Amino acid sequence: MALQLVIGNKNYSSWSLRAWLFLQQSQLAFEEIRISLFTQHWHQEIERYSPARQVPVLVDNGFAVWDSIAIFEYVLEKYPQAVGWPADFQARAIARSLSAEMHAGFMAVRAELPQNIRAHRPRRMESFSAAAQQQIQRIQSVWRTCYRQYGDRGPWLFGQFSIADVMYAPVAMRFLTYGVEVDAEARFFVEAVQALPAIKQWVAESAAEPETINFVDEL
Ligand SMILES: N[C@@H](CCC(=O)N[C@@H](CS)C(=O)NCC(=O)O)C(=O)O
Repeated sequence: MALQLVIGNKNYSSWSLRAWLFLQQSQLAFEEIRISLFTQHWHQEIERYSPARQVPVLVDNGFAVWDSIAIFEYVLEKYPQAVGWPADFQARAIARSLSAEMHAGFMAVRAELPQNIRAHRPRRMESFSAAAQQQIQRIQSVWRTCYRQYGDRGPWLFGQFSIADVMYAPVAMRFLTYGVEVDAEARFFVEAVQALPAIKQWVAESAAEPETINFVDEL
């Protein structure tokens, strides 16, 4: 098998979900190599694939590419039919801006609403820090703005499914876990993500994983 994807726990690893969803939606065959995060053997096992010691890592016939954005770009260059960027020049620029914003930011959301797919822990907005609340609003305003601008082109942020949807899909799943209320114009995105067969598969496989990460489960 040419392509292998090294991922962490499906339940907890949002960057793994992005790369996996991207390959699934691109309809590319790949072998999945799952390494459970934060175990005794984690560093030893991940170092076999990447000196950066993080998942996801894509291995193409022994050639390793790590970090989600680099993985998307590598796959797109090799398989132009893969999930890509919006066709329109300016929509593409916005999609890249939003994807970079996700890749580099939203630290409070990451810290206070860590991915925990199989859990359902509704929280009140006031229980999050001011920074997390502001970031939750920002994310909803991204979805709302996309809906207003591109909603007539299809059910995704830019109409057709693109890398921007891959970048924001795990956030929709976090909002479901923590019961974050999403306003009517932004909700289309959460609903589209939830309805995706690949996401349903990831959710089922997350539920079946035996490992637990206590500091996330105890939140
Ligand atoms: N910038 C990286 C982030 C990757 C990342 O943070 N991966 C986490 C799991 S979701 C990880 O490997 N954590 C283990 C560690 O840092 O030791 C990307 O876009 O792929």
